[in-house]
Amino acid sequence: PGQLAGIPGYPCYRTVEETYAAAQALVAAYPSLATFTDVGDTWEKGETGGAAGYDLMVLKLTNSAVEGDKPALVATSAIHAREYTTAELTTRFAEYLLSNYGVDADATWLLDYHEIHLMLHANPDGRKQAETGISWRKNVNNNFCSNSDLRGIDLNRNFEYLWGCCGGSSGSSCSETFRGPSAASEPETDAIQAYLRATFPDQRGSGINDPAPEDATGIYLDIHSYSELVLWPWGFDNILAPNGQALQTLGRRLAYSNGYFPEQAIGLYPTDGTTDDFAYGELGVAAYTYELGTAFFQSCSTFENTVLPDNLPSLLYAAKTVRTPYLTPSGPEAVELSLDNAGVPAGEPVTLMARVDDSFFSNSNGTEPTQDVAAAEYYIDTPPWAGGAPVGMAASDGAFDATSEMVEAVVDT
Ligand code: 0X9
Ligand code: ZN
Repeated sequence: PGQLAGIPGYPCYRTVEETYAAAQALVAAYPSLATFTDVGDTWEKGETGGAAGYDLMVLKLTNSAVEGDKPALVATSAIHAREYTTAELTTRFAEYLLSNYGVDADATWLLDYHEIHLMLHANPDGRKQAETGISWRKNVNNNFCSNSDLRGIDLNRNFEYLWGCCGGSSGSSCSETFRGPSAASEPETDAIQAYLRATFPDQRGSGINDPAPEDATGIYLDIHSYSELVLWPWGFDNILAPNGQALQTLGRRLAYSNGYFPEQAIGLYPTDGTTDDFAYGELGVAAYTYELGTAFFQSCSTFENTVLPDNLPSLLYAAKTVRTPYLTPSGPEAVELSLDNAGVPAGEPVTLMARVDDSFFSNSNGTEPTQDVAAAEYYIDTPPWAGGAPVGMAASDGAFDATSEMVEAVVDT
């Protein structure tokens, strides 16, 4: 009673219309940092000639005043309609980054030198059903299991990489994991595949054993719920992906920041035609599935107090590492940055301190090796790969000989 916005009984989760309006409001408030672009139609929109259904929209965040090729993070959420927390998390992530631009150094650097592409609603037709309280998962394609609440195709079994290969999907139209009549048969799948192909270079050969190069760029995240997991390819078989070791390293770091359990996707159950196997298999992009929280219709108190605070740092970490996701996560993190004087007149020296630590991995599923820190550098505003000048820092105890080192440098202001 009295609830004016959000999903009935779950006021913290914006509806499809409210999410799209929020994205448009962000573009209006931050015109140089955000765009909101139509990248395709839902099944219902195509079927009704535009009378019903939705556009599939991508909220892209980057500072358009900074030019040059920028590495990209692409995330999709709510591809499964009933997974309420997922779209709200990615929407809050966008709001966090934009409201902290020019305020927080990480948010500023992320938007200046990276692109963050968020398809907040990857299955808005289905989501409208789920917003009425129905436990809806698939899209609403009425040609299969017609006129029933079990109609439609599981979009996370419809992607074309090894579609239907391995017993990880169903051929029965009323099944919750129905793979559809053919690979990428659904307009939602087609739009996401086209967007990924347009955004990321193809960095992997067509052979099952071809690795992407160590310095491959880009991360794709597909945000689902629930089970508190961080998953990476493959899901179709328990063979190690050619970049499996590096996928595991980043997966363990992402899981360190949200406290979730990291594992290869098949560890949950076999799947084929999924988003992540497509993004990695087809393009070589580091691809992950998050399973947020502990329920599809997660209570708002759990979302606000647990799911959101656990996962914002994890998404931020993913964004920071998109330039070289198979390399950066093996190295240490710089944390606890501080200055010995928060405000000095220009020209006076100030000492910058930090802790550089190589131990930020979830070791709940195997133990990630760590190394001694070998060096530390700082730079101001412009990263070295964009022309900035790195400056060396000293180990505070005199020697770089441990996995965690305090480091410092006198900064010329
Ligand atoms: O079954 C799914 O699609 C995912 N679980 S959910 O409850 N959100 O439906 C898990 C998929 C795991 N496999 C891959 N990510 N490949
Ligand atoms: Zn899901």
